[in-house]
Amino acid sequence: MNIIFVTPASDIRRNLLYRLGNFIYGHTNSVTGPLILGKILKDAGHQVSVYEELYQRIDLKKFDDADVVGIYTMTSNAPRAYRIADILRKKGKRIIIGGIHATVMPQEATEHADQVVTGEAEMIINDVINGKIRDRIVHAPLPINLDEIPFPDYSILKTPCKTANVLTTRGCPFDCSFCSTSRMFSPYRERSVDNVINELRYYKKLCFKYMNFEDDNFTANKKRAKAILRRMIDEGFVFRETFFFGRTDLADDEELLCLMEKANLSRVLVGIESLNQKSLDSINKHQTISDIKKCAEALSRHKIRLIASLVLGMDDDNIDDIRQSVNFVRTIEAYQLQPAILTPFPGTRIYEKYKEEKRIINNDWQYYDMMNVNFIPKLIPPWELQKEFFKSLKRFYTLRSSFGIMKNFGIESGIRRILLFLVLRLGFIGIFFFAMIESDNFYRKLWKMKNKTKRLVREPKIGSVFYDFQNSKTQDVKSSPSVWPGYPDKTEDV
Ligand code: B12
Ligand code: SF4
Repeated sequence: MNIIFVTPASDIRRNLLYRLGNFIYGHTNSVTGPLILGKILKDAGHQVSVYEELYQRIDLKKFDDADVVGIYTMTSNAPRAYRIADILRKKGKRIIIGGIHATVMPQEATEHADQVVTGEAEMIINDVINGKIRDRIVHAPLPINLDEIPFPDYSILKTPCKTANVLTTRGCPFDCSFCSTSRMFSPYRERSVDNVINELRYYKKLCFKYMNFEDDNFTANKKRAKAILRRMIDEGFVFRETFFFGRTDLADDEELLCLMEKANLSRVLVGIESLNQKSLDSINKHQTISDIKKCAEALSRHKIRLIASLVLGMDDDNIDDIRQSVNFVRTIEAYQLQPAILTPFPGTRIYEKYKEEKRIINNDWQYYDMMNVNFIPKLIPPWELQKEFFKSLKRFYTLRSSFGIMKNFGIESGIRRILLFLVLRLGFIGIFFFAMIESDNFYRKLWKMKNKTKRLVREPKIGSVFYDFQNSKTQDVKSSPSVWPGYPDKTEDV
């Protein structure tokens, strides 16, 4: 059979300015699930290709010869995934949908697919494709021994990809209330060090210059992380640049830091989240302000660039807390700031909580991307939070700081930063412009509800009133439907 997998990109991510920002910000890469499933199907004798819409426009005519189309969904690309599915289904194609969003919203996804697979699909993909399993919703059994899973096959990827993504684990031993991966990939599992090293050897042979550890928390098990790094150094599997996700506790282990430096783990995203200790405690972060400072100093000493991630809109944070956090990130000379608006992804505990408290104000999944406000925060009106997100970027990515980056990290990094500064400014103008001319624009709607939500936040009456985002009016909880019109009810789904 001819099988095509596609990872769609949301409307926001397909606009030219965003693509330009993507190009400046980092190197092209890929979600690994479709590449692994593709490899399993290729080995079973099928012809397989994979497309990533994030980096290249996809011509749907390419799917004319496909017998089956497999679509990966995360929440923000789900509406686009469904649109592609509907178009191709009209042409008679067999559609199978999987991924993290379809896993928690399978009922919703079945409206656009012949079959929906929830969870990690390695064990059953062949049977689903061959028609041995015919259920509309298929719950995939958990792969326990990760070493038995083949490596992602980059030869079937038809869109640009400069970086090999490696996941040495699945899931995370922690359980933050806003996190969706710890639920999707549960329980936490590790691959053997040998198996990881074999994968790196394979990417060296394929001449990949860049390699990322995309584990949710690469240093969760420090002993194992050190064993991987030692072998990378000894056996010559060091790449030009390697990004990874870590926690502030990595600074407690000097040997780990030295190995990271030697193995060229050059950029790390660390969840600083907030400078308000109450907020850190409320999300069970097990981290103090002095841990954050210690981590920043240690990374700078070992020339590892810090990408500081902040969560904006937590219940105990007000505008001043956010500003303080951004200023702090500037003082520790982080390489990048990644502000993320708290997002109630379906399937998470905060989604359930906010839904019960009637605090969710938007049902269009494409805005569930950590850059847009979809709920009423406790201490900040939604529009103010949205503005604060833009302001944080503006305050951090200044022209002056670009020259600082050039001085500390070289000309290439400096030029990238200046271009990013320009693209961000253009982006802000674009957002303002479209909000002025489009009546159903997301930001315009947020702005229009600002006075009502200001009152809600001040009084606070969250839970007694909810805002009907689609019709731009507030309603009493008593007269409001338990679920918004067109808003999928998760209780039916999971
Ligand atoms: C690599 C990665 C990226 C890369 C590449 C993504 C791309 N090209 O779109 C980059 C950095 C560009 C990226 C961008 C974004 N990402 Co991202 N990303 C990841 C990451 C770290 C790894 C993905 C991966 O390889 N997973 C491991 C493999 C084994 O799992 P998998 O791909 O899900 O595949 C399994 C199943 O899902 C299933 N499956 C997958 N596809 C299919 C298809 C079919 C037909 C079937 C049957 C089954 C199936 O079987 C697979 C094998 O077990 C995940 C975190 C994670 N742990 O998954 C976040 C993650 C998916 N990203 C996330 C987000 C929010 C984003 C952004 C919105 C961030 C932003 N603000 O810009 C953007 C959106 C991009 C877009 N396409 O629109 C969230 C999604 C949350 C959610 N519930 O929606 C995640 C979960 C991170 C997180 N902790 O919250 N991302
Ligand atoms: S530490 Fe990170 S990956 Fe782990 S549960 Fe918390 S947010 Fe999710």
